[in-house]
Amino acid sequence: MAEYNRVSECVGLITLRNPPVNALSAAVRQGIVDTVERALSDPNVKSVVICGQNGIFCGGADIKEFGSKMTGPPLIPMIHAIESANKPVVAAIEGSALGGGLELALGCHYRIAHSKARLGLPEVSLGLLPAAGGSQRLPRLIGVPAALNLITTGRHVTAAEALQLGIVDQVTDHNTVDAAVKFALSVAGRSLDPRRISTHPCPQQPDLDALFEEVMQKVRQSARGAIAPIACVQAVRAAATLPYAQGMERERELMATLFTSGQARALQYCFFAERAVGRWRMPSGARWDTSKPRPVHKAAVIGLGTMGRGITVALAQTGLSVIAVETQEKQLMEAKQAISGMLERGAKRRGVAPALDRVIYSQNIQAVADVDLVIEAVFEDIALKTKVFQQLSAVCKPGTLLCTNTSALDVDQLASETPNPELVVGMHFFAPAHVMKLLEVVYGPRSSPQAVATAMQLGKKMGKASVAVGNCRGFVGNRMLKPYIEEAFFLLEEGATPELVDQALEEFGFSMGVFRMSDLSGLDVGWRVRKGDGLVEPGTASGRSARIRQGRRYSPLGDLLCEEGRFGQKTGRGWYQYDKPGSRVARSDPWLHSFLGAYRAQHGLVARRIDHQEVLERCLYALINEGFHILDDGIAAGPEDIDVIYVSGYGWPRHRGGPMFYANMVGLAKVLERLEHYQQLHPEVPHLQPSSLLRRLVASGSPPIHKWGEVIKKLHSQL
Ligand code: 3H9
Repeated sequence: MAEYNRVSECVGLITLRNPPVNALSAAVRQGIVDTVERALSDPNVKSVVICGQNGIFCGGADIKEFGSKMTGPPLIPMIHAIESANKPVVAAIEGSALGGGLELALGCHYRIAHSKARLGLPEVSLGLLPAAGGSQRLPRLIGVPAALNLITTGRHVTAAEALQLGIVDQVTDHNTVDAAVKFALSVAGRSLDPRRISTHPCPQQPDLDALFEEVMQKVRQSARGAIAPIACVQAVRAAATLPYAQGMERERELMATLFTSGQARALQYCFFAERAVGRWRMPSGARWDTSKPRPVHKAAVIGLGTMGRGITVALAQTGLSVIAVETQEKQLMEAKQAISGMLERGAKRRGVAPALDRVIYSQNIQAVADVDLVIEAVFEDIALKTKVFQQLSAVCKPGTLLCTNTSALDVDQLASETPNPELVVGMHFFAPAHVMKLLEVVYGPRSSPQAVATAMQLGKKMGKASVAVGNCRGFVGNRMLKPYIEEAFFLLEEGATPELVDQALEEFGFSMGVFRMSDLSGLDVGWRVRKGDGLVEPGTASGRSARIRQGRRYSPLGDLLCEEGRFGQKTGRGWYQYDKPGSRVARSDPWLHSFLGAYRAQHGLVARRIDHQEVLERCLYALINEGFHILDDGIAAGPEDIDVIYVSGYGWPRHRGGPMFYANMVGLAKVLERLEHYQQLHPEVPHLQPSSLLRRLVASGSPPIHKWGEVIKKLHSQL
C-alpha cells in the first residue's frame, strides 16, 4: 500500500507501506499509481515527496511475486508517469533503495538520501537485470563505466558514493523526509525538463566498443556460466547506443529471457535460503525464536595458526575485545605481526581505523578467565583439544561458552570432557576465516539451545552465512565432499586426467575443480586423516584387492603422491606442477600422466574414454546422495541448509542454487536412475547406493524442494 498526506500545505507526501522492506508488491504499485494521480490532480499540491515507512525507502520488486501470475499495475508505466509529472517529485531515501526501489527513485526528479542509506541495482544477484528502466536511466545519469560497474556487480553504494557519482542530489544527517519536503518546496515551479533522466543522452564515452569488449570479457570470466551479468552488459550497451525507447525494448527482451531462466530461479532460491537458515531448529525442538543468545562482549581464541589468526581478525573486526593465546613465544610474536597486518589491510579496504588495540596477546591460558566465549583453534588432535577444553573449564568464569573450530573431530566427545557439556558447540570456520563467508555451528545432543543461539548470533554479526548442523563425521560440508573426491580419484584410475575432471567441474561453474582445490589445500591434509582411519598402506601392492580397503573400493592415488612429497602448491608439485613452491598457476604435469599410466598398468586397469557428463554425474550425484543421507539423519534441518553451506563455502556455483536445489532441477527420478546405473557398474562403492530418502521422495512423486521437509517429517513419524 501507499499512504497519502498533504504536508506543509502544498506538498503531497506518499509513504510506501509494506513491511519489512516496502517491496513493490501489486498493492504497493496500485497505491503509488493512485496517490500520484491524486497529488497531481490536486491544485493545492505544488510538489510531491515519496518515502518509505520504518526508515527504509524500498527493497525493490517483490521477489515473492515472481513465481506467480503478475497482477496490479506494471512498474514501467508507473515510473514513467512519475517522470512525466508536471510537478516536481522528490524521493526521500532512508535505509535502502534497491533494485526497483532505486528505479522508482530514478524516475523521480530529485533524490535526497540519508547519510546512512544504501543504494544499488542488485538484480544481477537474483539472475535478473534492472528492468524497470534502471539499465537505461542509470547510464544516462552517471555515465557508462560507473553504471556498468554497479549493474554488473549489483554492489550497494553508500549515500556519500551515490552523491559523488551523481545518483543523489543531496545527503542529509537529519530527518530525510523533512529535508525532502523542504527541498520539494524550494524547487516547486521550476522547469522539470532537465530532470527527466530518460530524455538525457548517455554521456559521451571515448572508445565505447573497446570498453564494452573489455567489460564483457571480464564479466564472462568471473560469471562462470551465469547469464545475467552478460545480459546486464548488453542492456547498458543498448542505453549507450540506442535512443531511450529502443533501449527500453532491448531491456524488456533481455529480461524476458532471464526472468523464466533456471538460473534466476536458483539465485532467488539462494536469496530466500540464506534467510531461512537463520531460522534454525534442532531435533530437540529448540528453535531460533525461542532461544535467547547470551551477550558476547569479550572473546578468546586459543591457538594462533592459520585458522586462529583469521578467527581473531574476524572477531576484532566485529567490535569484540579478543584475548589471543599461543603458548610458544616465537609463534605468538609471528601471529601478532600477521594479525596486525591483516587488521591494517582490512581497515584500509573499509576506510576505518584498524582495531589493533582490541586484541590482547598472551602466552597464558589463565588470561581468558573473564571472557564470554572461547574459540579453540589448536592443532587437529583429540588429545590436545581435550587437554585445552579441560584447562578452559577450570579457568573460565561460569557460563563461558566453549567452542571448537575442529573440522573433523567429535564435538560430543570434547563436550563430554567438560563439566558443562551444554556450553560446548562447534564453530567450524573456513580458511581464511576472516574472509570466507561460511560458518557451520555444530551442536551435539547436549548443547544447550542458548549456546547454539549465541554462536549463531555471533556468526551473523561477523557477516557469516551461519548454518546450524548436527554433529557427525565431517559435519555437512566435508561429509558430502568425501564421496565427491573419492569419485574423482576413481575416475583417474579408470582413464580420466586431473585436467579433464577439473575442466568438467569448472565448466559446470565451480570456482576450482577437485584437483586444483586439493593442490591448494594440501594433499597431506587428507592423507593424515586417512592414516588416522587406518586406510593408508605403504608399499606397492597391486591388483583389485589392493584397492579394496575396509570392505570398499579405495584409491591410494592421493597417498602415493604424498609418499613422493607431492603435497600440492606448497611443495610446487601435486596433481599439477607449479613454477615454484607456493606458486598458484597450475600447469599440466607429464610426470603425473606417466605415473597414472604406470599405476593403471600395475593394477591391471584399462583406461577408457570418460566424458564430462560422466564426471559430473559421478562426482555430483555421489555428493548429492550423501546430502540425502544427511537430511534423513537429521544432521541438516532442510535442503536450504545444505545448499547455503555449499554455495557459501565450497565454491558451488550460486546460479545453480546448491546441490539439493540442483537435484530438484535435474529431477529426482533422473538422479536416482543414474545412481542406480553407476551402482550396478561399481557395486563396491557404497556411496553410489541411492539413499533411502531419495528413493522415498521419488516414490512419493518427487515433490518440489520446498515440500521435502513435509515428506521427511511424515516418513520419520511413520518409523
Ligand atoms: C527487482 O527489483 C526487479 C526490478 O528491477 C524490475 C522488475 C520488472 N521482495 O534481508 P533481510 C524479505 S528485483 C520480497 O533479512 P535486512 C526477506 O526475504 C529486487 N521480500 O533484511 C526477509 O523476509 P523474512 C531487487 C523481500 O534488513 C525480510 O524481507 N532487490 C525483499 O538484512 C527481511 O530481509 C533486491 O535484490 C524483496 N525485494 O536487509 C533487494 N527484500 O523475514 C533484496 C527483502 O521472511 N533485499 N525481503 O526472511 C535485500 O538486499 C535486503 O533484504 C535489504 C534488507 C538490504 C533490503
